[in-house]
Amino acid sequence: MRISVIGLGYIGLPTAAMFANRGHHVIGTDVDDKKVENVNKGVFAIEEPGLLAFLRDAFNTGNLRASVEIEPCDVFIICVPTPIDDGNKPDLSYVESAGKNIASVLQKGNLVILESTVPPGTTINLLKPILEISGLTAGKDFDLCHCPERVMPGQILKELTENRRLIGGIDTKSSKRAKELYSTFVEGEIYIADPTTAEFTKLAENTFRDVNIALANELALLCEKHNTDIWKVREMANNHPRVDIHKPGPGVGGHCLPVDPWFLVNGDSGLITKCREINDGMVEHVEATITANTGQNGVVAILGTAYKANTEDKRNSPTMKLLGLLDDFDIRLHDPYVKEHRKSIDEVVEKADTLVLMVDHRDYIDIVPADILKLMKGDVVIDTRNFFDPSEWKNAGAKYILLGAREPQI
Ligand code: SAJ
Repeated sequence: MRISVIGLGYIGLPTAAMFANRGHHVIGTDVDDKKVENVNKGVFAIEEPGLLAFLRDAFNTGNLRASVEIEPCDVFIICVPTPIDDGNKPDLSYVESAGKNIASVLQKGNLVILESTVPPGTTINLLKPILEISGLTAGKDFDLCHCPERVMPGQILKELTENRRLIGGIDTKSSKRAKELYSTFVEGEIYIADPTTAEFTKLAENTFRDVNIALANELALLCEKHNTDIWKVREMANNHPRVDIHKPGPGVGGHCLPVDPWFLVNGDSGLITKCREINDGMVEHVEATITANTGQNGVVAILGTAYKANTEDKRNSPTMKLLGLLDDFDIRLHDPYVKEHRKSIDEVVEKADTLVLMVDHRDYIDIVPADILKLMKGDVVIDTRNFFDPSEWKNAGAKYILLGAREPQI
């Protein structure tokens, strides 16, 4: 089959490669001509383990090429970004423009799939009428589905194949065709809904996680107030068969959890909005902890600039937000995955007053507290992820501060 994948980002490109490696002829399109040029040369910027080799394999099959222009195909898969604007309102302009481009080449018998995360009703109320500008009718002349991507950055390849997949077709025929198509590589169960239910389900999943993290974060702040330790409380509470407290931390980053809940609530003052505010506010709490423990104009060394462990992705990273709040300090940044912050830890911590661990990258397991403290000027160590061993730092002479934990007053 000839498959057009629109948007060659962190979902579109691996998806295109999946189909190419399974023998389909795939044409990826993107507005970024540099990206298109690179794909056509077999040059890929993605650094996730295993993924680069997989993309190169796809390139070597000869089944994958890219273009800035859309071309007639059997199937169109939309994987474009759906960000929010400054007022937290969804920006669906990329979906609209992908829809218009497809409409310009759409033919009878085509299948169109929207994978981008969108507000409920988008497939039916926005995309369908745009596609019908072609003069063709959805359900009669062409098939249409929403099939949300649900893979976790850091394990994209594994999750693309192993995760269950949800298909929301506008009718049975659309869903059936999409199911057959995804069956070429999806090993998990494929289940069917209508488009709006599929859209809502994807948003419900990410909102569930965001709300649960907000609860963990609020409990962490309360633990500090009550001189106890959220990490111990969490461990104990999670022994209960029906309790699963998530991990608190310096905030919720990435391009999914800080964005998708806004597609559901759009400005009301309910629980979901409150939870977004709690998670966004955590970075201010970290800033306050740094300020309270570091002298004026002090040097602050920060470990981790990515939005979460073991990835190079910096989108909405709590560290990048924190930087905007730390004007009064001399900041040094380290991250083993982020190119511009990949340097020696020794160089970053030298003469630092305070060391802040923002991301629990696996590489930081090798840190030896005594060696780091020898290089630092001060002795303050702030762990926002419960990653370090507190006793090792304390024995080496650090003033060790764990987010969400204070010494009990017995
Ligand atoms: N985080 C916490 N505490 C936790 C879990 C995560 O503070 O207990 C933080 C992380 O450090 C990070 C942020 O939340 O800053 C988001 O990370 P994540 O691992 O929770 O999620 P994402 O954004 O990488 O991927 C999510 C996933 N959704 C769910 O697990 C419900 C993924 O399956 C989706 O495909 C993806 O969003 C997406 O594309 O929508």
